[in-house]
Amino acid sequence: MLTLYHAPQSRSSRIIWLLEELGAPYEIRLTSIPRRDGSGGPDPANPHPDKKVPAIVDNGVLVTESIAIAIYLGDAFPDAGIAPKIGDPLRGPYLEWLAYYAGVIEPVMVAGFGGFADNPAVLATWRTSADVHARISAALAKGPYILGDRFTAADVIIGSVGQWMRSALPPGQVVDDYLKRIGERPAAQRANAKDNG
Ligand SMILES: N[C@@H](CCC(=O)N[C@@H](CS)C(=O)NCC(=O)O)C(=O)O
Repeated sequence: MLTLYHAPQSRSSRIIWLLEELGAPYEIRLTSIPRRDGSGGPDPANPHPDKKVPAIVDNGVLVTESIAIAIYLGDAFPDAGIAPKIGDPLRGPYLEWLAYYAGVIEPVMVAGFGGFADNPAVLATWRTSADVHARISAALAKGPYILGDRFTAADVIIGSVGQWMRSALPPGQVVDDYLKRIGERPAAQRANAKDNG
């Protein structure tokens, strides 16, 4: 059995969505984390080395980091078709978008929250939110999904950040329609219903 350590309305919510897309058998273990309002706190039962979420345990193997989990699960359940396989021309772009999320989209977003987006080191390393938005807009101009015609785990990861904070993604109708399209997926709806455990 696969266990997801999850805290409602957090980065583990998107892993529920992913598991639902994959049709994977799993259980949710609700976990407390420190919240910005001062509530919550670390859960000693959470196996994540930093007591964060998401964390999954699959047959005794712990995997943390949303992107590692997305790649791991997408490959573990290939029949769902949401993770281009090795040899598929979309495999490279798929990994690129997942890595771009963790390596650029999130850091730029956090620099924005923190009010240091114009720090020269941030600009030299990750560029600006406008640059990130330009890449995402260019991708979505070509197709209904980040990789074109095919819905993948990259849409779960990148789409979920826009569902959580709309301004993380480019403004405008194209992205509004994208968020609606992916949010209406039955797996996304089931995941919402399970978010509280
Ligand atoms: N890069 C990590 C970030 C995980 C993360 O920061 N999770 C937050 C919840 S959204 C958390 O668990 N925070 C609790 C804490 O910082 O102690 C990932 O994507 O998995």
